[in-house]
Amino acid sequence: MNLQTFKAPTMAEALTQVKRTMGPDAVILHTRTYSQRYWLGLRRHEIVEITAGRGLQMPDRRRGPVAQAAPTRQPTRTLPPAAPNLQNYVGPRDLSQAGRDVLNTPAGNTAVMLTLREEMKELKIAVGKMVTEVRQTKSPEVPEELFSHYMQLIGNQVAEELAIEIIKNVQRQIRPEHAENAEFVREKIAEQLEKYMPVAGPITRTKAHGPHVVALIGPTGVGKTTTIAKLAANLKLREKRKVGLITIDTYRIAAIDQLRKYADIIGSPLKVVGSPDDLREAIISMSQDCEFILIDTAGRSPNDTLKLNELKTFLAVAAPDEVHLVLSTTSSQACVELAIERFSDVRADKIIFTKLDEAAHVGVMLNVVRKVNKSLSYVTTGQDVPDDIEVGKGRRLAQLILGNNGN
Ligand SMILES: Nc1nc2c(ncn2[C@@H]2O[C@H](COP(=O)(O)OP(=O)(O)OP(=O)(O)O)[C@@H](O)[C@H]2O)c(=O)[nH]1
Ligand SMILES: [Mg+2]
Repeated sequence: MNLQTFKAPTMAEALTQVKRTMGPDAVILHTRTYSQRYWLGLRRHEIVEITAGRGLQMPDRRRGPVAQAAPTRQPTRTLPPAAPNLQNYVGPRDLSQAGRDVLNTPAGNTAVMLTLREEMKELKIAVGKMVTEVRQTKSPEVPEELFSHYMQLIGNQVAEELAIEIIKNVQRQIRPEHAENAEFVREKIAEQLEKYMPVAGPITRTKAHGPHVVALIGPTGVGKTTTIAKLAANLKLREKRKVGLITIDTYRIAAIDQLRKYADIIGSPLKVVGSPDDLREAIISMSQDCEFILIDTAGRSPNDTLKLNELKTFLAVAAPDEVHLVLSTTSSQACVELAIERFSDVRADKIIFTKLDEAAHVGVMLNVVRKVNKSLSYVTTGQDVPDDIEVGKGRRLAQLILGNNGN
């Protein structure tokens, strides 16, 4: 077996060299593209490299296995069955057509894919470098030695001003020689993130008499009903508390059925109310037997002012001890901000963030909680009732933003 490596500025030229030197039976084993610096390292150009072999025992699809045709020759290693040979390659006169013929074979496609993958990788690195350079120009106040940490915060959608503030706080706290210690810096950033995330703690009944009433409000589909079910199941089954459920969702039968199913499984009473008066009565009737009453509401589109006003009337009647605004971490910062603005007229004391399991960028949680000046009560992390819910913790947020090392 004879292996050789060929280098040229293009794939077609490299293939021509292979054909010329090794003949039409050459088999391409590997290709890669890389750039080479020249001119004192100031310029660079692309090099396509092909490793090809001759005298390899390749199964011929038209004639059957090579072993049959040449029984005396033993293959020295197993080769990919689809590696192209250059039998159909017509020569340098029709370079582009020849290149196309070779590339039309399955292994030719693989070679192209490999080359593309390399190029994509380089492109990603180049774009990443450009983004960092632009950021560095835009944020000259971020110290260079902490810039990668700043980029990590930004990459997780922590607002720029906040990320700068956090990094500057960290810079003040550490000695310059510690800036090189990534773990140490990370821990300091985690402490900052924790500090910047106000948390409310779990729902707790403080009064001796009467039920602790909690209402969940928020945009459509964020996970209010599922979260109510999780909260109710944990209070009832884990903490052995008496829990009543009320839904003000009168628009959709399916939504009522959804909560009824959960109420049946948990073993809690459910009341469906259609008017503020019904709601008042439902609360009064549950007051005797329930330590907690959880109120589910229909999702309101932030653009539906009429329904938002209606919700306000219901909440005024219910006079809940806590109102939690439920927001999804899968929504963009702009969507979350719109929801907050529209719901700002409705009473909301705490924030619940849902769908953390699907969130791409968790920094939005930090921005929102700080912007509305409310504390985080719970986060939900999946569709499973009752397990996928956690009491909000700053350390957990830090862990999510910084990766596992934020522990
Ligand atoms: N991945 C994931 N899905 C969730 C989570 N919480 C809820 N969901 C899903 O989100 C979808 C909507 O949940 P619901 O609880 O019906 O949402 P809602 O806010 O009550 O919806 P409306 O009543 O229509 O406003 C369902 O498919 C839930 O299973 C979560 O933490 N993670
Ligand atoms: Mg619902």
